[in-house]
Amino acid sequence: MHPLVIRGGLVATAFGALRCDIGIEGGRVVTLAEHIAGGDEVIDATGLLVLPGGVDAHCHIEEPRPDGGRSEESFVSASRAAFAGGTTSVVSFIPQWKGHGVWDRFEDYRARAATGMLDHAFHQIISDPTDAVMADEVPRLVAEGVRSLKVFLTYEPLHLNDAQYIRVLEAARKLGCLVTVHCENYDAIQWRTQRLLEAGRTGPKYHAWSRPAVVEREATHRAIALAELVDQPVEIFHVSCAEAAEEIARAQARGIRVWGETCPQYLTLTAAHMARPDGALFMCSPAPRDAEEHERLWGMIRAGTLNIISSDHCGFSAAVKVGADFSVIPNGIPGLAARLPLIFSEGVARGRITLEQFCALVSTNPAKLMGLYPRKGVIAPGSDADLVLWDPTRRVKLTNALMHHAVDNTPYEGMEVTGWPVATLRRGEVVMRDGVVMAQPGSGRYLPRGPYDMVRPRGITANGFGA
Ligand code: DUC
Ligand code: ZN
Ligand code: ZN
Repeated sequence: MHPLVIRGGLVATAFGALRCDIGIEGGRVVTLAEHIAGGDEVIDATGLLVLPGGVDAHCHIEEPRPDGGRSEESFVSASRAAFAGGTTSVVSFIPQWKGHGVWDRFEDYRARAATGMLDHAFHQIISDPTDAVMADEVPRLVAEGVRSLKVFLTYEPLHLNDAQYIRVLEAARKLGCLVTVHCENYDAIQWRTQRLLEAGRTGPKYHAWSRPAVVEREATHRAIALAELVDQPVEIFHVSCAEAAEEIARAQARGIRVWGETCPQYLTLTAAHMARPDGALFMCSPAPRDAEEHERLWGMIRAGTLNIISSDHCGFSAAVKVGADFSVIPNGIPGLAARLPLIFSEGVARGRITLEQFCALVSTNPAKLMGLYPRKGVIAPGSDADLVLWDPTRRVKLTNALMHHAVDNTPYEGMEVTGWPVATLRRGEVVMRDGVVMAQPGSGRYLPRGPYDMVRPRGITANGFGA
């Protein structure tokens, strides 16, 4: 007899959908069968889809800031938002400030993450790749299960120059880490910004003008070319335009190990949103483009060039998103709760992608690329019972209250979606039902990551020169 049975749903995975029952024991899926009799507790999923819990591999949560502050979103509020939207695992960021190491922040950040309810892993941001950091401290983090290094090619005060980026690639290759990259050209943005401000063009809409697609395309090309030089697998974060995605496609066609992520904001928002009186609430980097770009990106998703959809959740209350000019307004929008509903609605309900592709993009592929698969990202015997009971026909108008996050705004306010999570289970426990989140703070688990195949170098370097 199973302690818990999910009965009568259409179980969807990246490999296809199956009408079956799910038997759960000890927080894991133990049985998938046409009919499972009994069950101490039974959840009726008739008429619903049962999806693998969302894996959001790019979230800024309780992240320390250089000014001594911290993201408004705590691990507790982020957990509520995630469960409300059908996400059960996240990968968030530990920053490094120039002149500082990385080890001293790890224990503190890990303790903060442990206060929440989400299962969680970490990316380590590298902004100062000194010998001591790369040779002594990063290996200690890897031993603790941190397997991805995030670098910024733009952003004061985090950005790296090419020499520093190469150092990170080289260290990651030795240590068996993924490198994830924010691709925009720092100097180009600085130049554009200065000229715009000199011309008195200061409003949020000029954020988009300061960083057009070519700035992203150039940095994407460079990030991949240098990764190819070092023979280090990389993920290109938050691809906002087809011309950057085409750089990824070309490299993938040559066999380079590069993956592409995009986010709901680049499939639903446009630069015109930033021209509104509340335009600052739509400011993120890269900047949202236009409706034609949305269609091009969906094409790159269908083609398999863009393999992962994350939220890049980075919420700020409206009062924080003000500034003398666009260059000082903090970048980032909240999207943890809205990710699955928006992608299901714009993708599956509108016929742009299949249900299988949806599962792959929001759960299976991020779990694989982060080294969390098959514990996460799939509904299969032995996997954690992270499940979402999903009503594919329910129509919902998005509001900030439905997002359950800490900040007072969502850029998706008023948008209508088709498809909505009815219940979320994390390791077999119902943590959200009908919009009510009921998980116990402190119940989230750290997901240490060991070596995994997706970040294995190809063993091919330019001119055969070994790295
Ligand atoms: N862009 C990022 O790269 N990080 C956080 C927020 C944003 O808009
Ligand atoms: Zn970024
Ligand atoms: Zn980010």
